[in-house]
Amino acid sequence: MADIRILSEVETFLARQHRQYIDGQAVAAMDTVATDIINPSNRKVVASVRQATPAQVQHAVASAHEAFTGVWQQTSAARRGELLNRLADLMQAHREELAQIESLSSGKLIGLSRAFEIDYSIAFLRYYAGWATKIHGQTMNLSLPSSNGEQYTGFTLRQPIGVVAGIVPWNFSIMIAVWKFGSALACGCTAVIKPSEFTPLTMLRVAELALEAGIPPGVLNIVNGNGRTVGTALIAHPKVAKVTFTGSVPTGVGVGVAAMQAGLKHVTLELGGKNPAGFLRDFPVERTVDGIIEAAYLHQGEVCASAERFYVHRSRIDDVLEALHHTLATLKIGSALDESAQFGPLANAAHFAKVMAFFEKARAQDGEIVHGGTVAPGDGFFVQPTAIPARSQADTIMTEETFGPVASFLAYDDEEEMLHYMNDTHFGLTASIWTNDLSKALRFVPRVEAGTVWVNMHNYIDPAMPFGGVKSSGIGREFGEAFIEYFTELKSVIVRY
Ligand code: TXE
Repeated sequence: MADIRILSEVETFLARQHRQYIDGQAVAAMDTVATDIINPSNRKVVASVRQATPAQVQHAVASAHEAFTGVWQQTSAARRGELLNRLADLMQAHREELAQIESLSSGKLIGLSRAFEIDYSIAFLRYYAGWATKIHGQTMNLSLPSSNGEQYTGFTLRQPIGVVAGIVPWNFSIMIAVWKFGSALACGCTAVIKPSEFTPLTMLRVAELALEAGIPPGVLNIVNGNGRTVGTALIAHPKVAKVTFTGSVPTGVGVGVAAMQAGLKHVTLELGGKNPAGFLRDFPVERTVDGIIEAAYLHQGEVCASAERFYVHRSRIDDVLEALHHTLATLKIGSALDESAQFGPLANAAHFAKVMAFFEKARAQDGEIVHGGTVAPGDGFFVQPTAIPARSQADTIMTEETFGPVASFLAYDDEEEMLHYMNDTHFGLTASIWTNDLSKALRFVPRVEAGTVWVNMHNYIDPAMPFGGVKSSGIGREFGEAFIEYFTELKSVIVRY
């Protein structure tokens, strides 16, 4: 099948001069380098975006700070919720337009762009909108002794933290940005978002829709550019009170250090992993293969929650790998805008090179590849979905995150050994256990070292469930009721009377 027809509004949008979005307006930066945005399905330039100047980063934070102490502080919690819901309505109305822009710049299959980037983002916005009116402190019973008949009462206020800098990766450029600015705005904070330099287009459009929804100028600002210059300047700005980052572990560590050095700013880090999936012996081969497809290959594996390490009982592993090879061979690889494609391109040239280098390493060090391990036909950044058996837990393919469609397999003999392998890593974002024996699964769950543990599923997130990592996979939680803690300060008030 051919690519879907591009909407005329998408063509008009792409042809524009793309800039920063500050204080409710597009702001030009004519003197900076323009970065080409490449369509990963055919390597053609779809648009170009100018990098923010240091002065524009200052301007964006100043505008967010002015809105924080002014118009947004005077906006009631109920109204904040209403405005987030209105933005969700507008995203619904512009669903196809946003999904097409996303697929053209990230290589995400159009069906996924519609379902994940837009529909999930809408669900998250509505979830945050609902919380805006439910953020509260507590009253306390104090233990202070009273010597002269005086009394004390104490209570806490939950107050918005201030200007939030949200640094976003290229794999889910709308949804991850929504996690950051939706949380911030619901709590009464304002935001400056720095999208990934590879996928900045959709957030520029979402910011326009936010203004149309009635979110006042300055409450949501977008600055574009690379991490080293624009990201660093944003973190260092004294008026930024909190940094929320999603991306790779090394960059996340650097962001955390920079935020501490810039005045002990609050930090949430949602980083990568080498997530495990453990299949117990009772789980049937066909369902194991379905589970592996769900866990490893969604969005070409470019999902921080995806599994890359798979543990299968020794008695089943040969059958599973053979069946997986047959299933992977049937997947239709194609353009992100071809609705019949089941597997699209990788998101950008740098990532393509990284995954190709990983294939080389796997071939040199580990030998056998059950499926894939090579490029796939096409002009874009296409690779084959890949399955590689490991020789030991220490193999590179079991330790290094690829962030690509690469599943590595190791056989185990008993379940304690499987659990040991699953936890034998410094990462801990997600994990899954697959079995028909739920009582066994529920006994394993507390012993699995990960922020999210799924049973008989993988890669499902819900606005109500807190998300974040343990060990080197991050600090803090996004969404769920827990998000409020990360975007507010608790103030204690004690009154003598
Ligand atoms: O990520 P980075 P990149 C992994 C994946 C991928 C690798 C590199 O393995 O191959 O990371 O991708 C900004 N100060 N993940 O380079 O560097 C950057 O501009 C402030 C995992 O895209 O983590 C972008 O906006 N900001 C992942 C964001 O940080 C900085 C998702 C993420 O960039 C910065 C994506 C700096 N010094 C890639 N340096 C996940 N876990 O979801 C960069 N940035």
